[in-house]
Amino acid sequence: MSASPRARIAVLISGRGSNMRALLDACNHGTLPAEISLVVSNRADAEGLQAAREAGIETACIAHADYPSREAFDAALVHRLQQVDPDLVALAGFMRILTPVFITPFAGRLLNIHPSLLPKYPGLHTHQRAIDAGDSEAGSTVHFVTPELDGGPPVLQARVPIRADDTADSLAQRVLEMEHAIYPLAALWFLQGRLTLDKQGALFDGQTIPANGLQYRPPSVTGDAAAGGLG
Ligand code: NHR
Ligand code: GAR
Repeated sequence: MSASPRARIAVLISGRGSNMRALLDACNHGTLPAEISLVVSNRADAEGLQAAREAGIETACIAHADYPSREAFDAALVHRLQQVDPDLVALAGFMRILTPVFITPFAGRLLNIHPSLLPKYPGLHTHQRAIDAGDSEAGSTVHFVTPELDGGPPVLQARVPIRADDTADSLAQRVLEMEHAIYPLAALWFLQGRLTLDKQGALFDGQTIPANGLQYRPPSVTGDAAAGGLG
């Protein structure tokens, strides 16, 4: 019996790439039985692009500024990704709004991690908006990507407290640590076929996922040995 080929993940980034790194680490540790086949950035100077190269991953820079329209940029992205035929496309700090030219060919295999408790605060500057609103908690949400910006169905969400002395940066750091736990977990579930998108929304093991997504419960110091689960 031959081993089944590993699932292929393509990651889209624009910057630091720490979520890409979390996915890569999970692949290397065997907790995510997959390989990152391609990392694409729309910015040549993205730190994550250099990190991916150093890790021996195939990379591409497709600069949005080189294209006359969003659709033309998206078509170039599709063309490049089709060369690796990914099972999953993960947006990880990717900062360009995508049109149906990109989303349609990858519908149902496209995830994003967004730094807010969706459906609260789609779009940009999420941490400052949560602080300004006086919220007591913030977090991050992995969701399926649809043409509506940050409007696709949530699948997995992690919460952190907002502290009185938080700045957008200190809050972003606390949220980011949770992102590094939930994105590899959501990717695992997707590649296992447990997470699916249908007309009704997102499903986990065939059951409708609540509007905020499944709630991640971090492994506790006092609790059982099981790594993070659902609360
Ligand atoms: N595209 C679609 N169609 N649907 C989504 O849900 C998407 C998407 C593209 C990116 C990530 C998202 C986030 O997690 C994402 C989700 C960029 C912007 C934005 O306003 C907003 C949300 C997200 C990503 N981008 C500006 C633009 O004009 C550029 C901003 C910049 O370059 O700094 O594309 O937050
Ligand atoms: C992450 O917090 C991610 O949720 C957010 O940017 C950060 C990227 O960090 N994404 C967006 O704001 C998308 N618009 P990373 O590059 O280190 O993964």
